[in-house]
Amino acid sequence: MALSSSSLPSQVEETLAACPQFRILLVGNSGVGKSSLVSSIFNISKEQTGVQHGRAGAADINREYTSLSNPRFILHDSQGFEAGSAVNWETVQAFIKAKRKEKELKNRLHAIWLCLETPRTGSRLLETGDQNLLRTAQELQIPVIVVFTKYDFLFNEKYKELQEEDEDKEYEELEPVAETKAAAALKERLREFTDFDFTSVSWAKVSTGKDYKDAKGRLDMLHELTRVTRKCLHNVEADLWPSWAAAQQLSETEKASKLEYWLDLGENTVYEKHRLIECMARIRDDILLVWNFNDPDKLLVSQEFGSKMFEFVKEFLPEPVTTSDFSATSDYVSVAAAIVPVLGQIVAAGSIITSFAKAAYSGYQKGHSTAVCFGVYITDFTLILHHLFLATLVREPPRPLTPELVDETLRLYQNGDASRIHKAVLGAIGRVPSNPERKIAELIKFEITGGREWDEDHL
Ligand SMILES: Nc1nc2c(ncn2[C@@H]2O[C@H](COP(=O)(O)OP(=O)(O)OP(=O)(O)O)[C@@H](O)[C@H]2O)c(=O)[nH]1
Ligand SMILES: [Mg+2]
Repeated sequence: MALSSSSLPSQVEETLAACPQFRILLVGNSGVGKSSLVSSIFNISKEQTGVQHGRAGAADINREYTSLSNPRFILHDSQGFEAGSAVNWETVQAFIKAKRKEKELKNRLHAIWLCLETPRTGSRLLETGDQNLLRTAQELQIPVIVVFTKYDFLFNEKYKELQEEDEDKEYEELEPVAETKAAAALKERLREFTDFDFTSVSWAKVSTGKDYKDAKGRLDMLHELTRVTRKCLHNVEADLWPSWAAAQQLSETEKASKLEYWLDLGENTVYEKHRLIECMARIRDDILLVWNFNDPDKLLVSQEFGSKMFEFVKEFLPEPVTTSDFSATSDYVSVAAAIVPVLGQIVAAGSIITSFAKAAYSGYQKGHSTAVCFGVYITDFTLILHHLFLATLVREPPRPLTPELVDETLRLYQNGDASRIHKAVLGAIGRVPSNPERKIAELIKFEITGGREWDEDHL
């Protein structure tokens, strides 16, 4: 079954189009991991960002890293500072000053990520280039976020220390202790440092090494970097800050195409069902729009994928009713609205609601069955996308979606989580729906984080 949302306006699209741009420059010593971070954020291969092993990379500071349909978030990678040479620093300085003169806000530099290798025993913290940068940024009043890279090295150091103390202990037992010790060691090191007051600057730690944490864990680190950066950019419309998930995906905006089919349906007695399906399609398209998958073959808007998704909710479809006496405020409608912030995606809260309101209420009785149907659909859809996203994230080099990956993800979901999730949705919504959007949002959040704490700021 092909789903078309064409006649329902997307508020997300408007929001995306109106989003301001955020331009960030990555600077730091050669080899600290700037280009690797760019690769990790945009899910592109290390060759594409010029990561070099054991020698200086070659970054063009003027190159804009962005995603095709998400041009809001722009990174500039710079060539790292090298001891004894001021050339790269001069390039960085000239770039910062040139951006400063730009008339249009979108062309200016909004923040700098100063990448420093996470300090370990005996290592240095700030080199000359870093100090020059901090001074210049302060003079020009550009926010600096310190990004401690290669955090996995500090973790490994602490892990080895623990292992030496007790060789019999398993990885699972030592890992959380090593995590705590590494975090404490970093904080301690920053406190001790006298040349610069790290309490006055925002910082986050990252690791792009594939051996440290799983894809989800690494993504969490990027979320933290987002949160810290957003806080610094309070004045630059931080509410519209794009998420990493959105920035990482590259694809053209996908539009469902079977308009004629649905226009025909609109004329006949299945109209009510049409409205429901159309509404589901709009939810799908808007969610896809903010996820921005690298899906050149349009697998996620294909008839085949639509049919499979529809199979999940078929048993929950409400019976159409004839009355049109519906309230203008919808419970289920806000389910959809709540999902987007839960995913940490873009979207100013509420903008999505309007487009769903009319659709959801034009043919269906406000009540239990519709709430369940929308709840199941949104939860399934979101979790499947989440699994797909993680699957694309761990692939090296990153590749676009393939039919095999999509099929496998759907199959795993169907055989694994689906019935448990459906029961959970029914349980969350309860007999008399009250705030179903909040409960569904909680459910999705729980599933995505595995029940771990999730700082609301990440959302
Ligand atoms: N273990 C580990 N290695 C990393 C990490 N990030 C980068 N590396 C490695 O460090 C080396 C240098 O990484 P780059 O990303 O090229 O460093 P850069 O800051 O861009 O360096 P320049 O381009 O010379 O300024 C490469 O071998 C990376 O694979 C990390 O988080 N963990
Ligand atoms: Mg580089």
